[in-house]
Amino acid sequence: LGGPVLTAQQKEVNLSEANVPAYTLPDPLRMANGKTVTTAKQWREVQRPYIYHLFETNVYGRFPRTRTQMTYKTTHTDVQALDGLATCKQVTLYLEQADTSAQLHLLLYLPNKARGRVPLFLGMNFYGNQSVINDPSIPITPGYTVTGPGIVDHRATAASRGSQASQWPVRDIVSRGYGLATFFYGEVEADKADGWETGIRSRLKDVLHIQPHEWSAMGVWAWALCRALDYLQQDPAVDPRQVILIGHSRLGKAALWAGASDPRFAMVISNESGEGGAALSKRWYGETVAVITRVFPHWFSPVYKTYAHNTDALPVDQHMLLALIAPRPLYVASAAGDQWSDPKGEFLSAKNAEPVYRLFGKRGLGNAGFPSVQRPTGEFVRYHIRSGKHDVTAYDWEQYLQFAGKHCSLP
Ligand code: GTR
Repeated sequence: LGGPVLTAQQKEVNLSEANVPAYTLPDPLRMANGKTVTTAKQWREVQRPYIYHLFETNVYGRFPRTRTQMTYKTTHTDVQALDGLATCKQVTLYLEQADTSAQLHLLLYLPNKARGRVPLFLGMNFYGNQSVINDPSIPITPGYTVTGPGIVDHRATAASRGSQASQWPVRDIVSRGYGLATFFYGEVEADKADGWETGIRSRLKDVLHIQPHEWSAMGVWAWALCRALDYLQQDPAVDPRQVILIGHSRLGKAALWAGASDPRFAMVISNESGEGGAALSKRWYGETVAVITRVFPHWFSPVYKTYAHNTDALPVDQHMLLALIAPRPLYVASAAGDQWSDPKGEFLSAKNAEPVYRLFGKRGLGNAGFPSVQRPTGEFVRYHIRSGKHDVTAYDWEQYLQFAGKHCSLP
């Protein structure tokens, strides 16, 4: 009887495929009344709002819909950036007139040779805008940052300049005709358990009509992406209907929640977003609900933690989050050396979003099996697993640029 006695912590993690217990995924097309969705109209009007609400209630918390009074100020323009390839702009977004300290600093690169408004990739960065590219005109973020290269005691130093450049191939993106916009996620909420106390969740609670505990850090980061989109929609260099969200890891989770929350985003790219992102929660492999809600309690609604050891009771799983992106193009990417993110769980999640894409006559992963490394597969939902570790690489970007090339149009 028996088997090994596992400690509570060991029970929270599983990295053996043979030890994945059986699980059942909810059917995204099954409505609250037991009937099955058969049309895109039913999905849009009944089922989509219902599933979105389940994610608000159980996973990410409520997404505030009250509009703030935003203003924008361009603080820096360089029309000869990247040897003349691009115009670099730095824009401060004042998220609410009544509190000028609620700010976002957007860093933009726009291709100079464009003949009109360009499609643009929008993504948050981990360590401040100065880490994206080594350019002394970019101020070093003064905010709290998680541990990383050039970060000392949670503050970015000059040594962090350009430290993330390999994850942001700005030159390639611009040369292919796309714009890029990025900002530091920690500006709206420091990524730590008590970050909400000084972040937007406290600061704008009266303006947004929401109490801090009603949403989550993931919610605020997603909300900030939507505010960046508000700005981008009125920037004459950007095509407002072709803003592509991209996010890596925890920022991939936020990108997916933003894409689900705001249909103005044209496309979403999840790079190794893992647990609480693209990976299935009911599949007990890699990081689990138990681990993530213990280590990062602030990322999700407090309700999510109540499922830590009872994922069977969760009324949703992450394939339904991906389905909320439909019919927009969606890219889910994994890395073989990143089992913590559960590549197979990410693939199965993308695959199980298929019935919703089908309602719109769009083909996702079809009946593809789990692919081998460096073999991207799928149409409107595309997936790859590459060799290597948890990261964003040139290989990943090449796939995203090709995917964008299929689904966007350059001016
Ligand atoms: C890990 C976390 C993952 C992932 C990752 C990251 O510590 O367990 O869910 O988000 O951080 O963001 O790099």
